[in-house]
Amino acid sequence: MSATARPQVVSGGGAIAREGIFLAEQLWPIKGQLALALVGLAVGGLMGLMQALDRVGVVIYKAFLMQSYYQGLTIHGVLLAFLFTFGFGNAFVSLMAIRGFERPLASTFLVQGAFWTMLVGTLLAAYAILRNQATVLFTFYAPMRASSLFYLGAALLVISTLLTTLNLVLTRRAWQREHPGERTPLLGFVGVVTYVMWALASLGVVVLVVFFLLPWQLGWLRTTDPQFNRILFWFTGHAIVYFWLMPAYISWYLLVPRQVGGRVFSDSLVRLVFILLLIFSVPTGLHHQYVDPGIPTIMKVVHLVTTFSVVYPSLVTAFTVMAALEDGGRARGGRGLLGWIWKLPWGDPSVAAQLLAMLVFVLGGATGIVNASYNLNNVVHNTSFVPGHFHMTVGTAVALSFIGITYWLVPYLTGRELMGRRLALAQAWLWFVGVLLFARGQIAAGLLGEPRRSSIGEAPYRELISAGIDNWLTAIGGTLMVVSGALYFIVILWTVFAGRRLAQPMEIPVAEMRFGARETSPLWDRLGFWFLVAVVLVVIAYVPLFVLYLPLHSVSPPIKVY
Ligand code: HAS
Repeated sequence: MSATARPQVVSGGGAIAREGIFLAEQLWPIKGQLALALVGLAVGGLMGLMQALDRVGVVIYKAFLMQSYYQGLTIHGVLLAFLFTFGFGNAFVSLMAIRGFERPLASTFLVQGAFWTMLVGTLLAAYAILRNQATVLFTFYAPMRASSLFYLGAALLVISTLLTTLNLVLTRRAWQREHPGERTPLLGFVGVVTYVMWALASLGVVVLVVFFLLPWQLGWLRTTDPQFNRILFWFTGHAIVYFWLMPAYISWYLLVPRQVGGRVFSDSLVRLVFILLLIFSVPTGLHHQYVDPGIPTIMKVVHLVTTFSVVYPSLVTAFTVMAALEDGGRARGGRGLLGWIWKLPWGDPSVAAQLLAMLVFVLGGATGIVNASYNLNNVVHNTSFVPGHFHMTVGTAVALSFIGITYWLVPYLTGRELMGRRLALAQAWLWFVGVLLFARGQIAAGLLGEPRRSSIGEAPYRELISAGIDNWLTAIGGTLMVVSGALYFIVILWTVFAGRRLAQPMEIPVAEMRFGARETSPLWDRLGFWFLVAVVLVVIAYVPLFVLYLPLHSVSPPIKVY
C-alpha cells in the first residue's frame, strides 16, 4: 500500500461501530468508571490551585472549605493518584480489550462489580477525608492514623482494579479457547500485561491495609512497625507509577500512530517492552527509601539495579514511538531530518495533547533518573524536586495523554462530535506551558532545599526560603494547569450535553504494524512464564528484607496529627 493511501481515522460517526462485541450491560459500567475518573480529575485538580498558590504565601484553603492545607493535599493526591488513574485505566483498558479480542469481556458481573466497588470505595474515602478523619496524604502508611472508612475505601478502589484484572485474564483465556494456537492480539495482550503486573504489585498495599492498618486502626493491634509499613507501601508504590503509565503507552504505541497516519514498528518490540515492564516494575520500591535507616545497603543497591532496568523499556519506547510518528509525518509529506515533525496533525487536539505529553515525559524521565541515582537522591529526597518530577510524569505524561485520549473516546462513547476543538487545543498547550513552569519552579526550589509535603505559606521558616522566583514560577505554572483543566471540562461537558450527533459510526483508531504478529516469537506471548519470572525477581528483591524484619517489632500506636 502506498504511504499516502494509508487508512485514516474515520472522523464523524453515530453509534459505536462493531456493535456485536460491545454489550450495553458492559458499556455502562465502563462509562461509569470513566465518569468517576473525570470527577476525580476535576475535584483533585482544583485543589492544585490551593497548593500552587501556597508556595507564594497565598493561603486559600479556607476558601476551599478545608480545615488545613493538608486536608486539601490529601484530596488532591487520593483523587488524582487513585481515582482518576484507576477509573480511567479500568475503563480504557477494558474497552481496548474488547476491541483487541473482538469479543465482549468474559464477565459482565466482574465489569459491573468493578464499577460498584469503585463507586462505594470513592464515597467511603471521600466521606472520611471530607470529615477530616483521614488527612494522611496519598502515602497513607503508619504511623499517621486515618479512619477505617478511609482504609476500606482505598481497599475497595484496589479491589475494583483486581476485578478488572480477573476479567481481562478470563477474556484472554476465552479468546485463546476460541482461537487455538494463534498469537494473542496485541491490543488485548498489552492491557492484560498491564493489569497482571498491577495484581502482583498491589500485594504490598493489600497486605498493609488488611493485616496492619485496619486491625491497628480498629484497636485489634495496639502498635505497628512504621518502617515495615513503609516497605510494604513502596512495594506497591513504585510499580503503581507504571500501572498509571502503561495505559498511556497503549495509546502511544497502538493508537496515536494511526491518528497521525503512521505504522507501529513491530509487534514483538511492543510485547517485549510490556514484558520488561511486567518483570522490572515491582522489585524497585526501595529507591523511595534510599535514605531510610534499617534497610541494608545491599538491598538498596539491588533495587537500584532493577530501577535502572525499568528505565530501559521507556528508553525503547522513546525511539519506537518516535519512529512511528516519523513514519506518519513522512507519509503526510514531511521531508528532511525534522520536517516530518511539523507535518504531524498538531491541529487535532487528541494528537497534540499526547505529543506534548510525550515531550514532557522526556524531562519527567530524566528527573526520574536523577531520583534513582543513589547519591543524587540524597540531595533531592523529600524536597520539592520530587513533585517537580512527578507532575511531568503522572501529572502530564499520563494525565495529558488521558485527556488527549478522551478527545476521541468521549465522542466515541457518546456518539457526539467533539465541540470546541480550538479550546481543546488551547487546553493542551496551556497545560504544557503550565507544567513546564511549574516543574521548573519545583525542581529549582527543591535543589535549594525547599521541602515537599509542607505548607510553605504557613511555615514559620518561610522568610528563610531563598527560592522566591522559583516559587512564583510554581504558582503561575500550577495556576495555568488549573485553568487548562477548567477549559478541558468546558469542552467535555459541551460535547456530552450539547455536542452534535455524529453522522457515521466511529472506529477506535488502531494502528497497522510494519512487522506483525506473524514475525513474533511465541515466547513473547507466554504471559504465564513471564509472570513467573516477575515473581522470582520479586522474591529475590524482597524476601531477604522481609526475613530481616521478623519477628516484627511493633512500636507505634496510631498517631493523629491533624
Ligand atoms: Fe518516579 C518518585 C524514579 C518514572 C511518578 N515518581 C516518584 C513519585 C511519583 C512518581 C508520584 O528513584 C513520588 C512518590 C512519593 O510521593 O514519594 N521515576 C523514577 C524513574 C523513572 C520514573 C527512574 N515516576 C515515573 C513515572 C511516574 C512516576 C512514569 C508516573 C507515571 N521516582 C523515581 C524515584 C523516586 C520517584 C527514585 C523517589 C524520589 C524520592 O527520593 O522520594 C523512570 O521509569 C523514567 C523512565 C522514562 C524515560 C523517558 C522516556 C521518554 C519517552 C517519551 C518519548 C518522546 C517522544 C516524543 C516519542 C527514560 C517515552 C516525540 C514527539 C515529537 C513531537 C517529536
